[in-house]
Amino acid sequence: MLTMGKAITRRRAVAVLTATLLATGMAACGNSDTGEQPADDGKLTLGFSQVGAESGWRTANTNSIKESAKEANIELKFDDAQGKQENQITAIRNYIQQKVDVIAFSPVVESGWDTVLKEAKDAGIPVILTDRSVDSADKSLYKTFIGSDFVKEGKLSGEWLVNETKTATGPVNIVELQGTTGSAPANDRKKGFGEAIKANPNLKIIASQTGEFTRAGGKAVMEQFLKANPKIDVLFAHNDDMGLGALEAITAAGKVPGKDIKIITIDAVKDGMQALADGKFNFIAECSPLLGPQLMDLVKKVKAGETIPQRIETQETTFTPEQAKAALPTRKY
Ligand code: GYE
Repeated sequence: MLTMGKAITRRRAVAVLTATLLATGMAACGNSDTGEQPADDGKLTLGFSQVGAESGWRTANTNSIKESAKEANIELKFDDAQGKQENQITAIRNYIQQKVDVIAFSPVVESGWDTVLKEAKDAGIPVILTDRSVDSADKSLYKTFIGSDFVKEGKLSGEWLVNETKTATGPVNIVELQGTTGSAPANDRKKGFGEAIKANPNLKIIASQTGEFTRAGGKAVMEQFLKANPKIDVLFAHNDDMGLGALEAITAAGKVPGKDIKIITIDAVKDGMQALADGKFNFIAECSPLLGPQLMDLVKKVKAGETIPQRIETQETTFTPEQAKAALPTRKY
């Protein structure tokens, strides 16, 4: 216990110390009114709004962004929107208020961004779209869009199937597990796949529904597909996770995935590649989540006033089971 005298002495010492700090350090910071740390220490601040944590792809993407921000010495403010557009809009508004240097986000859906993007533009904060794009007609609302060509991924998937079924004489029944309704990858992958399979009139999509890009969604919807359709020859899943969930439903229905039902997916995350190497999947179109390093580079360039291209496309490939076996040992995600 402190005695009265000691307590007073200690309080006095604290008071003197506080006064000295105020007179020296804080005054030098020019921030004595708020007592906050100086905002401008030369470090760039990036506000990033992520879609959520729906898939293995998303987890790898989040890790890539966090790690590369650290490496680039960029202060990252990160928000997980849990799959909700309104949460993303709130996060972006917070970043505007906090006067971050750059805002980047991966829009959960394509539409409905004009108002908040205009607010960022009016505040003079540049915006970079990562992974997914928006359908805004006014391209001046963002500096660039870095990510994959989802139409191409769908097209490559469809072309593989056209080739695989070129000797088929009867109908080939396809079921499709779509990604999040209204998202760019769901819209574009559906479009690309549809365009490619037109080349073979035997190929028919007999059922198509969203599985929300999740394993649980993929499993539940595949169960319904199997119940409602006695003959399913092919599953086209817009990502690995939904395909992995569907595997459980297919096996439970007594069918052999990869043989009774051919499976095509997109992403090529490790678990998907393992299923492909094991012959449970038949083909994967790659979609790289490792966008972090390029994003940090762009943040610096944008802030330095450098001109950057309006579209930066990620380079990708496709995998057969043999190619998956070869790639797996060095796969990073
Ligand atoms: O394919 C899927 C994720 O936007 C490319 O989102 C991304 C997609 C990816 O949930 O797994």
